Amino acid sequence: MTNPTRAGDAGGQIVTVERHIRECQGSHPEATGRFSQLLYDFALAGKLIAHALRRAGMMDVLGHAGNVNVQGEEQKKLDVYSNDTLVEVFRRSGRVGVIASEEEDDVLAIDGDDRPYAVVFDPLDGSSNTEVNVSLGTIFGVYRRADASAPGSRDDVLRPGRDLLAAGYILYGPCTNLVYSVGDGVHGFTLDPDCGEFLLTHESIRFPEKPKYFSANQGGETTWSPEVQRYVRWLRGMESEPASPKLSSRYVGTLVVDFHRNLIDGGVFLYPAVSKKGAPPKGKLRQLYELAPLAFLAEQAGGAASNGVTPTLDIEPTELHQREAIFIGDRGLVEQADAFLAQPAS
Ligand code: P6P
Repeated sequence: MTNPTRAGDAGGQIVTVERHIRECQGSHPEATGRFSQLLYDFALAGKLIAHALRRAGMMDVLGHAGNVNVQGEEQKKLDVYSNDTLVEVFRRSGRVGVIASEEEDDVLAIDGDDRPYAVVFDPLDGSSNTEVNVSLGTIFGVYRRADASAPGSRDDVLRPGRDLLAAGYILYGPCTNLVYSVGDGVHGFTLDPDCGEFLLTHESIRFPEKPKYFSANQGGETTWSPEVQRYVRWLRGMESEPASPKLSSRYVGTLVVDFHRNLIDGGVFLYPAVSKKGAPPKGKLRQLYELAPLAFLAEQAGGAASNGVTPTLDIEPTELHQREAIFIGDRGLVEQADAFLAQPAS
């Protein structure tokens, strides 16, 4: 269990995300101030989105935007607002040559002869929860482009998550958390709305030794493979071999929230391949801007992530909006998922 580093305690240091990024930069001489500024830009966008979400019920930003996105999902006004905010912040950053967003059909290439980074993001994860005041999130990842002066293209982001320079998420809940990693562990900040700063509250987060929860939409259980059904029975203590962890179930329906709870309290999230209307089984969640960034964080925190066969960070995406199955969180529980899926259920 990671004891929160309480920001501002008497004698406690007050570390802003900017100061922390600079300190991390110190141990990464190759990380320039431009890279640190890029992570600060995500913090800025997160503050703006958090501000809008706090007022969503009182402004005309709830409900549907009246169009269907590339995912085939009806866009919510808050999806559009969050996406526009992030795109605008990074279009002006002077450091980003390519943007890939869940809400954009294709990558957005940004002109300029020295734009070393590509960013991927899900601007508002969990938007099926926007009308019911349930916590939401933003998920992001950063790649270094092979050629900072070349025109931006899909090649800048159709890469394995193992290539990520940084990843993180912003969780819009009772408080607003920013959690990120640049490959030196996972660190959490909490937004102090009075001073508008993200302050360090969870340094070097690690998955707890003993997991507590599993997170799955069991409404889809009948469409899971027999092997996945057996794995979840095992998680619940209904299969005796190997010794079952007998976990409790927690499922919010916002990936970032379920991931964060399992990171802090210990557990595993799964969204297995499901077959709908007789179609071949496939995952729901998106590899590029949901699963790869969270898998980067999971491994940095001592956990793991896979699609049941391949480690999520080793998947080489061929499509921008590629969907994959996911088992992510406690390393032992993810390894058991792979083992159950490798052994045909009798
Ligand atoms: P289901 C939200 O729409 C989302 O993309 C993730 O945040 C979440 O984990 C998943 O879909 C929930 O899907 O099918 O359980 O509603």
